[in-house]
Amino acid sequence: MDFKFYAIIFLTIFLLTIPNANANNTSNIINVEKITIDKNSVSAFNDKGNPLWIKNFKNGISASILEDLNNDGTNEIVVGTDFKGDKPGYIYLLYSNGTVLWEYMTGKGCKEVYSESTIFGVVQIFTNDFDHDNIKEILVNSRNYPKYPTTLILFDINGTILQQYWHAGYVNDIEIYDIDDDGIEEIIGGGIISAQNYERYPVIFFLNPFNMSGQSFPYYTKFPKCSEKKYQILTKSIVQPTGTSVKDLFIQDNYIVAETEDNRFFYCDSSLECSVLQSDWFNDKINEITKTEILSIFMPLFWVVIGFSLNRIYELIKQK
Ligand SMILES: [Ca+2]
Ligand SMILES: [Ca+2]
Ligand SMILES: [Ca+2]
Repeated sequence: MDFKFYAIIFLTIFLLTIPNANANNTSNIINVEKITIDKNSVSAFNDKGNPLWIKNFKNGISASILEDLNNDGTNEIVVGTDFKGDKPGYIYLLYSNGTVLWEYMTGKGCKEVYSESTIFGVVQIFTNDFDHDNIKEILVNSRNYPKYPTTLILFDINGTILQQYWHAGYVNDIEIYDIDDDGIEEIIGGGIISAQNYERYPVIFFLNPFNMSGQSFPYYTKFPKCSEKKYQILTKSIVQPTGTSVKDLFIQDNYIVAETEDNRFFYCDSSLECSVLQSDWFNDKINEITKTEILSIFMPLFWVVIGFSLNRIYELIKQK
């Protein structure tokens, strides 16, 4: 009798504690569903919009993403800082509970490639599962201040650098897309070549995410070269003779469309064969330049004719 009584009491307590334990576990998992950025700070919120934590990076935040990178049901946060302040061009990975898993200074190593300063600022952050193992990698686009180089760094989720590309000019936009349909997503970049003693051209390039380490065309220094999958120099601008860059990239019907700062649109196929569509603005500018050029040729001639005619009239008056 006593045994049965105690067994029932024990069983009741056991059954009551199981759901409680589960409930406690669930409530302990912190998942950030939304972040807001205010200059130097990231504020994190749960699915109900309640604030979870605020982290101050003491540097301007220039790029951020909130995503479940490792497919474990909770979001990670990746934050990049601008070129000012004590920790310029840093990249941070945070867990949903607000702890920083790792950080890295993106400009580190620039002196060995281009002998330029290590002051960089993060411009863009992308994520993609390049090796299709269900865990996303992180691609960071970061640029030097005030000089030309850009670095594209591919990190794994633990902060290990998988690949690092150094580009001799700013990269303004990136698309990740399997353009040649071989199962590997290419890193498609658009920007400008603008290193010293070299004319400034808009460029588009494809990188193989598994083999992109090294310096870019035109390989200025002795640092190891990257063999870009494709590297296409686009035609120079008549409208902006000091140099124009690709400012925006997008994919349309398996074509890469690159918009340049001088408002031209390059439509490029998977071999980076490009045709150009000039905007009305660009054509108007060309017309203006042509008119100015015509005037600059004919105006001196016009004044010579006027001068000659006046001289002739003066002689005729004198003869009379
Ligand atoms: Ca996660
Ligand atoms: Ca992966
Ligand atoms: Ca591909």
